[in-house]
Amino acid sequence: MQTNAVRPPSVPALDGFRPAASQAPFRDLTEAELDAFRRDGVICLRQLYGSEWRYALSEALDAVGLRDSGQRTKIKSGVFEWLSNDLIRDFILFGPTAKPVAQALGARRLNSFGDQVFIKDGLLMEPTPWHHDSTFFPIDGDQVASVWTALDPVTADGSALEFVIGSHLWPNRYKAIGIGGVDHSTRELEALPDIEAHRGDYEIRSWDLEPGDALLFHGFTLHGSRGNATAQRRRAIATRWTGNDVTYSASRPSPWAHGLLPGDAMSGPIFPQVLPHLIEAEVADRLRGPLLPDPEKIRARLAHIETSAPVSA
Ligand SMILES: O=C(O)CCC(=O)C(=O)O
Repeated sequence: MQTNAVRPPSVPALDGFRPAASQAPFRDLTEAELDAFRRDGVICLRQLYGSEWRYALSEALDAVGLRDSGQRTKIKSGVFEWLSNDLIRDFILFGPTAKPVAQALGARRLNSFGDQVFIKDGLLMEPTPWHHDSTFFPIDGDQVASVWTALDPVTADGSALEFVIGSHLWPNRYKAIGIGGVDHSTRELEALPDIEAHRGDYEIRSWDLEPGDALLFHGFTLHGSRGNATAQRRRAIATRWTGNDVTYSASRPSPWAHGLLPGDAMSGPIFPQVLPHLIEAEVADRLRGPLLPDPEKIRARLAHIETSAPVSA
């Protein structure tokens, strides 16, 4: 319904700076890329993001990097930053990411499932445990993907993201063990095999990346990263996406009032549709200002993170 489509706003956070208007949509994925995504569960898209987006993200991530992420991890991290940061909001709603994700998933409709920032300072040797993303999320369905990009050059010894090729096709659903060994699982799940101790048993791949390059991977592709052995900081952001086969499952209370019930299609102000077009009723409030979480629910979540026993992945 074209009448409800929303046009890119100006970007108030950086005066006179309008990345949404300045980058053409990304090219169509090739048949070879679509085959590789289906077979391997991950593809590398070189220069998905132009210089304006890189600049905007760099500003946005530095703001997250100034915050303390808590005692359980030295990795600076934040989730659903787009609800309060206008640069990340515009990156998700108006940026070039959604189109290749919809193509890779074969999705008629694509909704945002937010973002996550991961900053590893130079010589911070803390790994990101092996995991697949979908079991962290209170959702059911297969059309789930993330797009990870770094704002600094990434090399194998600089905490590159590593993937177990083809693991999205395995039937297993593993516990969601996040940074700091915190169990974020939304239901009872099996423990992950010790991939790190048996790396030779798996086909593991990583890519050296330049700023602007991105990795597009399926929600069930196992991945993780080692520590950062370089002196350079590694700032990265992942955006998360769900297709039309995904529904909400109430397996974890959300700090944000999304209004969804179990079995509902993803929709509304927290998980808005991005393709085939934005819906004014879903994004109007966020375009007017930040959407803040319930402080009580945030406190409960942080308490869970600080007090739960670490689980090794
Ligand atoms: O940046 C990292 O170290 C981890 C990223 C990740 O696991 C993700 O985006 O799902």
